[in-house]
Amino acid sequence: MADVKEARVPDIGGSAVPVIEIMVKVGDRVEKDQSLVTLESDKATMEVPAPFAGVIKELKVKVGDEVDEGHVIALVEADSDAPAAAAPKAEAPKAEAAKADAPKAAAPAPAPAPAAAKARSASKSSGPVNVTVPDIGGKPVPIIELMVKVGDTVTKDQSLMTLESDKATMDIPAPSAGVIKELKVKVGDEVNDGDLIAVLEGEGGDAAAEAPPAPAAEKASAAAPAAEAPRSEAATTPAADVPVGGAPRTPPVSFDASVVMPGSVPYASPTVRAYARELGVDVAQVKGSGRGGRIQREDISGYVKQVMTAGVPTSAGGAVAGGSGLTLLPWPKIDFSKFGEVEEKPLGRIPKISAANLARNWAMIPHVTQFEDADITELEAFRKKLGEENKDLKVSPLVFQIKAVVAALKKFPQFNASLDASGETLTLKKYFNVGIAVDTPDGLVVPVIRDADKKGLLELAAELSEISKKARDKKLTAADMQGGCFSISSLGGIGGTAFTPIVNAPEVAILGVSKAAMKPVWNGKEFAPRLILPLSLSYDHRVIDGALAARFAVFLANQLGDIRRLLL
Ligand code: CAO
Repeated sequence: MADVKEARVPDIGGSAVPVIEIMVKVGDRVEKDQSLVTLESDKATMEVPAPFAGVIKELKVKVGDEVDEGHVIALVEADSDAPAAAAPKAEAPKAEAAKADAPKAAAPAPAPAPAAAKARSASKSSGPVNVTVPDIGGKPVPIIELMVKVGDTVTKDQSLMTLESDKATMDIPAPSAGVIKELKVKVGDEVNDGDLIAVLEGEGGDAAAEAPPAPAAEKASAAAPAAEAPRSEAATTPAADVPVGGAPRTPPVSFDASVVMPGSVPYASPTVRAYARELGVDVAQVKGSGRGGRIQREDISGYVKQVMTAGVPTSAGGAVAGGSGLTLLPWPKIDFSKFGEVEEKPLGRIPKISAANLARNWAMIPHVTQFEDADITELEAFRKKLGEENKDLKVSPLVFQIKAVVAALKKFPQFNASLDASGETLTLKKYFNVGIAVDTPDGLVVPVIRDADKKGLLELAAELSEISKKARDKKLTAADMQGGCFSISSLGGIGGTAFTPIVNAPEVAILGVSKAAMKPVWNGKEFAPRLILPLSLSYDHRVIDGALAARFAVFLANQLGDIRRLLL
């Protein structure tokens, strides 16, 4: 018999935080560990997972509600085989471990006092300081951004890098002021508890005194005034040679986040900065409307809107509109209900992000689309044969297109490049990561197949199935969608004869693939039936000339037309 149970907020470190997103609705079927809602403090975002599989019967929270540990989020009619406990089990051990060391006092930031003490003494010393990953729960997570480079001078608590799991984002702050001597990691690397990520040359002297905000842990242990509470939530003042933040400490749902944005570094939560990154917005250009100038999500959206309508220079250094003195008309505001029945539906998270990216790319990149046909008659026969020999795999036409694209990128390196923000320097890439546009019920996502040049057809087929499934199951992480060199958007499974895909900046070209069809082709003596695949290559005309694009497209078609070439 199905049983209605409560899904509750797990231990999130003692203070109430707002719900910023609800990812399910009444009637939805959820799997165990599927995210139900997102909570966000100043320092971290965390998704609360379903403790068991079932159907959402009632939602007990709405966006904006503040919740803390034990708050009921939803009533879920659990599958009959679901475990009895209603608390999210996966996270329970971490929460329990944390409780032992960080008693939840009335103060919102339960900082372990020894960590604070260590931090102070460490900050007085000079010499190399190892920066290591704090306790993040024992699961490797990717680095999605490095905010510093070797030689940079950093202040204590300045964010060095951002980690992102599929449930949370977290910044790693500098344990003391100093100069970055070594970076042991790069974007995309996966790190875990205790990993050495950087070496700092401490400045010596009382570095703590230089850190603009008072050490978080120090504040936390005092009776912090209410207005300061969210800042001290980080509850971590890292010590040299101990994991940043000192472990163990109170992790929220997935892992604790410790961010204190000092001095001139814009003050924004990791999610807001991740959002800004996704839209290509430099947070330093955005004015925060939150408490103490904190940058909110709406500030980023407002900034993008302003750029798109008023021609304000963007972080990419260009003016989007109005450069010639023209001003775009405001968006038409119409009461459609005057004309008939209507229904309003807010855009989901993915369509909103896509919309902003597509609008920027369309407005800023001078697009041209080159069309070409590939004769894939032989290729298709080979693909079918390969499929029959490997029945456990779906050998999609796309895997051959990936191979052909890699060969074309090798021959025409200008296509495997990115233009910098000033529009003056091209970065040529020596790796071959291919993004694949995947249509999901929640919107368009572009996971990346890394090092496609090093993978065989069957390996690519397996990986393509895996990432498409991951995309549709909402399991893609930010890292899965980064590092692309060139994208393929295939509508071949649906139909159409051609289309003009939008370049996925900062890439410089994208291949659109339409549905192959049998066509009569003149072979010099007669019209013969051939299977013709339409290709649409859109490119950034600032980087690629029309002649080069035509050569690239012809080369691609030749690759697909003669499968022996794909083996070269
Ligand atoms: N011509 C003819 N048939 C094609 C084809 C083509 N170019 N490409 C694929 N097909 C066939 C496949 O072989 C498959 O046939 P079977 O069912 O007989 O095996 C069928 O069409 C369905 O293919 P698919 O779309 O499910 O699988 P895929 O591997 O070709 O593509 C993926 C995978 C993830 C790219 C695709 O599912 C998808 O999401 N496409 C949409 C991408 C998109 O939205 N782009 C627009 C971006 S801009 O808004």
